[in-house]
Amino acid sequence: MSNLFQQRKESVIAEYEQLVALKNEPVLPGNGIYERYKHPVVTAAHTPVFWRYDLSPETNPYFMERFGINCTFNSGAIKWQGKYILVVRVEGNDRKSFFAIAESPNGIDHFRFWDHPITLPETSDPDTNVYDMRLTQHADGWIYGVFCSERKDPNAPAGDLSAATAAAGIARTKDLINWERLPDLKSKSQQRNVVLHPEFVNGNYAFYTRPQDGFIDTGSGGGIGWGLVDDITHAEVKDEKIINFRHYHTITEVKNGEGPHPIKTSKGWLHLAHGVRNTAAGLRYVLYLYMTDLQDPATLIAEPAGHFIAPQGTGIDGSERVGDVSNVVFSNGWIADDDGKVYIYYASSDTRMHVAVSSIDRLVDYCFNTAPDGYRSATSMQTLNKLINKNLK
Ligand code: M1P
Repeated sequence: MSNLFQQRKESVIAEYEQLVALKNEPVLPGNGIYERYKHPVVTAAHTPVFWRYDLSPETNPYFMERFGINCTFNSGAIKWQGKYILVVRVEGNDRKSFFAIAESPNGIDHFRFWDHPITLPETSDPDTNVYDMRLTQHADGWIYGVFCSERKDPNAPAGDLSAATAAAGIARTKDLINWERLPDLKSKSQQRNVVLHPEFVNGNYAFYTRPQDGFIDTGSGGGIGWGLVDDITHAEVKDEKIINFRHYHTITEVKNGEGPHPIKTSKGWLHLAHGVRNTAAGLRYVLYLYMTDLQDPATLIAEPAGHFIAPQGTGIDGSERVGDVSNVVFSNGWIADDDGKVYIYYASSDTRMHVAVSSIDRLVDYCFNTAPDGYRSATSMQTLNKLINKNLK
């Protein structure tokens, strides 16, 4: 065995162990709504060394990477057997995403990947790429993973190698290891950011949808939709209605999409979503919250104006704003713990995973006590003056 092989192997393993052992800490005082944590919780460097390297000196004498991991982002989340579980979107250097589970004892640090990524069965029409799984522990006893299944557009003109179609793939499991693939959700349009509601609604499964005109363009889609499905094994949304609309000159002007499934609270369903607007520097993705009625999850009851989490310019581990797709925060996973804490897992710039921690009480307070958007500068100024006058009285 060469010195080079041994030295490189030791230093790569030491670097990995140091990273996964890193203790995280809240960044205080924060904004009072949530506490961001200092270090990303999962990065490409958190993937096991034995995924990236051939550990044999005979076949890898230079101890080179044999399977490069580009990034780890947009993760579904669930508390499972006392552990905080992320179903991470892992993207290889070859641009293909797959799902893999990273587990932490406390939700904020020490995330380690399980030895093998998830083996996700394909349908008769194989996916080119799969990503952004939303996990739902459903009242029917299964854990569902709903994700985007991307395929080359069969109607693309010759020579167009980027036209694609997006559909909602559905898989389910009882142990997070063995997954059963169900047919993709059928609906009138392409879909991304589809999420399964955790309870039956009038005996039906209920989906949050995001109707879109094309692979990227949500155009006439209007916003976050809602539709009922009677048979999850042949899921078809026939009637879709928009429950959370996009608006001109807001954070959702170009697009929006449901994050993880909403959390049930005594005051209503608490939703986390992303909103997208356009800028001279390209699209900007931020997160926002809204609430719907407890009896009727399709009825909006509160929506604070503006963003809840936006990509931060600076941080101890670099900028959230910079990455593979810069100026993006995206979330498809959060965990409401038994003690009322909420772990909000979000990715920055399609590159790495972070956590922010809050509580159900604080998030509900935020939703009901932050003014809604008045859609004009003058209304924003009225909101601010009301607060100033109250404080200075
Ligand atoms: O690159 C930003 C995000 O773009 C897409 O989200 P949306 O469908 O709302 O535009 C997704 O591909 C998502 O994975 C990605 O983070």
